[in-house]
Amino acid sequence: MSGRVSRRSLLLGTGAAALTIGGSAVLAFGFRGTTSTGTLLRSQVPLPEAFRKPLTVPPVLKPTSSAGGTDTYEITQREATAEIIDGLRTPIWGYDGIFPGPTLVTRRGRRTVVRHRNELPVPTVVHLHGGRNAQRHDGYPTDQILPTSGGHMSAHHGGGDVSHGTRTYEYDTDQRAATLWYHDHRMDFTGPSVWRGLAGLHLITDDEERALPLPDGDRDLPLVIMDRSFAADGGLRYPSVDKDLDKTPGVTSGYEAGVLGDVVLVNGTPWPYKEVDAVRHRLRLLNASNARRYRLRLDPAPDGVHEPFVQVASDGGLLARPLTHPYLDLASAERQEVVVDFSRYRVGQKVRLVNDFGEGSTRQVMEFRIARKAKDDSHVPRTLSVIEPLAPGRAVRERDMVFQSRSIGDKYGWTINGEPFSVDHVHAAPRLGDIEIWNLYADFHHPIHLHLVHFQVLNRGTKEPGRFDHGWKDTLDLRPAEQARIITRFDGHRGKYVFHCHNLEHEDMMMMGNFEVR
Ligand SMILES: [Cu+2]
Repeated sequence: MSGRVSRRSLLLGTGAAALTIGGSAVLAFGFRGTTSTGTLLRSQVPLPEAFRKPLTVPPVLKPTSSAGGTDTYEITQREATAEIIDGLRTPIWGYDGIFPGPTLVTRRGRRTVVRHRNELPVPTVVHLHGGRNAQRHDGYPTDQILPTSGGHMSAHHGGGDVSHGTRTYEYDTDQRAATLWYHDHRMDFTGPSVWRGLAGLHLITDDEERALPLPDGDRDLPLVIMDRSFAADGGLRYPSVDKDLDKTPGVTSGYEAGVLGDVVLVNGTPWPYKEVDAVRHRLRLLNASNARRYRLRLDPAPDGVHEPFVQVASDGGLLARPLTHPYLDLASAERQEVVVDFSRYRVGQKVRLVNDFGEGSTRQVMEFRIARKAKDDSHVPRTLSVIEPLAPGRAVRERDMVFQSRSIGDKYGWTINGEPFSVDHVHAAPRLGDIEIWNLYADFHHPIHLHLVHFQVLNRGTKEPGRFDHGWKDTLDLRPAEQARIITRFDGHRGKYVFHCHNLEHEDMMMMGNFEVR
């Protein structure tokens, strides 16, 4: 169990030294200042023109059976070809062969059973990000589904609960309405596997959320934002050391800080446009990028409206009350749900969602075209939900978790409290129901994700929680040289779960730890 490190010694002593060492190491391979930690990987094909293809929405998956409170689904993970850029055939790995995968929609209280069949050439693991599920269904990195073609064992299976060809994941869905997502989580190879397409949405609804007069139907729009790069042959370009994604983990020299693409995809289409009625829309934003952070802004802002984004939910579902923002910051794996009132624009107007953290091609995200006036019965109520505040006085212990770069052997790596990931090392072992405070420290940008639990942000350094830290979170956008204090209750299930940096290159290069609820 990690001992308590005084903040003073951490900031002024060993921690500061490590930050400096880490700093020079990462700066050498392209630390990108205040926006994202990572290195740009350029496409080898001419980039497509922006705003030429319409936005598509991933199809909602139908259950193969619904009986006795249980919905059963089947998903085949397979290789496919997508025409992401006109005239180019791009091989992908897709859930049911599509990228992003199909969307699952579950009403709270319905048991969801998803049978995954792995027809890909490598082992896979499915994690439902934001799900509060039993350990054996959470997608522990070594609990792998081997390919149906058989015979393949990853070098890093690490004694996990391995299944052959198929695996059935069971989700009780005893949790609040929220925008979750499922993605690959295989030990050492999550980054390239998600980059090739293994990601999809899983929306949870409940009575409380359905009763709110928020925009609904096709005015409830999921937007999965990812950056990618394309190789000369049309494939997705990624700097894996091992092109077969089989034995040797990691990326080639220069990309250890994170891989940034130069093409921004929304729901799998580069810089799409979307025709919208001049009414309120609910936008469910997910940053499914490996390493890129976004600052999203509407250009132009509606006349006279300084804060056009009305945030109604974050990672863990509804906020207590709506919050207005002039822009939205979104780190890898974070979700925000906002309502935008397009009636404040005139019909015919084009409104761009831009990324102030981007450069060149990555400054644009998508375009809304205000098509027509329409009736709008929706509104955003002053009260959305009730959120139980976790008071610091209720915490039974406090722990420090330091996320930093460090050399591991002769390689650069990423560590937590100086340790690279090991399935056997448990960083924290709370008892079921314990409330704990974790002090998170970062050298560079590290979006910190805890499996199983949602948490609340108590403060960032000496300051109040940030603009986007409200409600229940499962991923925190920790910025360079920053400290944040979070509080959570370890409940729901016993067992060993991971917490990790959701910069997927950092995760694959060992920035992951275990907590075990006992
Ligand atoms: Cu990180």
